[in-house]
Amino acid sequence: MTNVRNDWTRQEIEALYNQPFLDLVFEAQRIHREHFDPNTIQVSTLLSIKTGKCPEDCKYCSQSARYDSKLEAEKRIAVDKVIQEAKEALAAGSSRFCMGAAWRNPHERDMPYVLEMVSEVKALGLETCMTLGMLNQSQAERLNSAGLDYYNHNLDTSREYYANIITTRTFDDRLNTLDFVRQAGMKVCSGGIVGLGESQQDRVGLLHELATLAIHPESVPINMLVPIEGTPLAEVEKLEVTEWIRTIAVARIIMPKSYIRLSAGRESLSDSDQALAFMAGANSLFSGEKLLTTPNAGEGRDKQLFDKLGLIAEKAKPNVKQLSVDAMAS
Ligand code: SAM
Ligand code: DTB
Ligand code: SF4
Repeated sequence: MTNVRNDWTRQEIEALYNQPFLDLVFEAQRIHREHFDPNTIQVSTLLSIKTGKCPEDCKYCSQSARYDSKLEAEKRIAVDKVIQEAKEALAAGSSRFCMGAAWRNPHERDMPYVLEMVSEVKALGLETCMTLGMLNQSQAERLNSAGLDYYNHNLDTSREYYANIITTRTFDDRLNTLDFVRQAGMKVCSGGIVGLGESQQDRVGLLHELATLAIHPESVPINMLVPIEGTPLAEVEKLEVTEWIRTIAVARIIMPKSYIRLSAGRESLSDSDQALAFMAGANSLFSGEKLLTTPNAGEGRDKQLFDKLGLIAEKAKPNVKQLSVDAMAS
């Protein structure tokens, strides 16, 4: 059985990344089978609970107020509507419901809204995940007490390339939020994006940062840039799919117990490319017609894919966390 290591060197990761493609995918699949059922995929559904007008300057993002992406901004959506969407996600076979907001960080006045949402979605029997930007310690603790299972906050790219992509928050700000999430007792969902115009060294650097966290993120989304008209990265050269799959395969090898998520960009992949990504150890994805603001593969296409490949969607895990009424009231 492969040991879980947190002391990977960059050189080791680079050597894994650069080996012949088939050797890499074979090794990833071998390790995958030690830790997971190879035919089971964890399925999550995403919902944007507050869309657009974000003050941050992430150069890939449709939701930044700084670029003219033609996205129509929306106010916070009502909790009732969120619950309705969560019920539909459950009925469609999702085990986790991820709620995202275009915030730099949640404002205190938003906390009762998100806490109520967490406990109501959790009460449906779904795992809960949120991505709301940076958190402070107290916000992380309250989200945990309300029953939030996962918090998504990506490192996005290597430390070296980071300032080319985002200038309004630092790489260390992101690590701090991940620390608060972990200390509060939630599971960490953290990964990045490929295809931002970064080098292979940067993809290795991102993987190195993730795999040397004191505890590996339980969930590692590997997004491929979805180019958005009006953003600074709209015209960036498309990355080869094999580079995305290499990134997934290395993530599987160096974080053997984590769920590796074939994330944004999946809509542009053929069924056989997706099969290759599963072969490389991806075992989680977002289903549904939409991600946050861009189109996704859709349940119909996913059902066909699952049937074709004999894949099974993982069942929702039993509700282990206690809901705290105190957290709701504060
Ligand atoms: N505002 C919060 C934040 O940035 O932490 C949460 C939402 S944000 C949209 C979540 C993640 O989605 C980003 O960190 C990025 O990795 C990914 N993402 C956003 N836009 C993308 C795009 N156009 N293509 C691929 N991934 C994207
Ligand atoms: C993640 O890593 N990818 C998801 C989720 N976490 C929140 C978001 C993808 C967003 C893709 C672009 C959009 O739909 O706006
Ligand atoms: Fe805002 Fe998140 Fe988009 Fe950055 S990625 S602009 S923080 S919504």
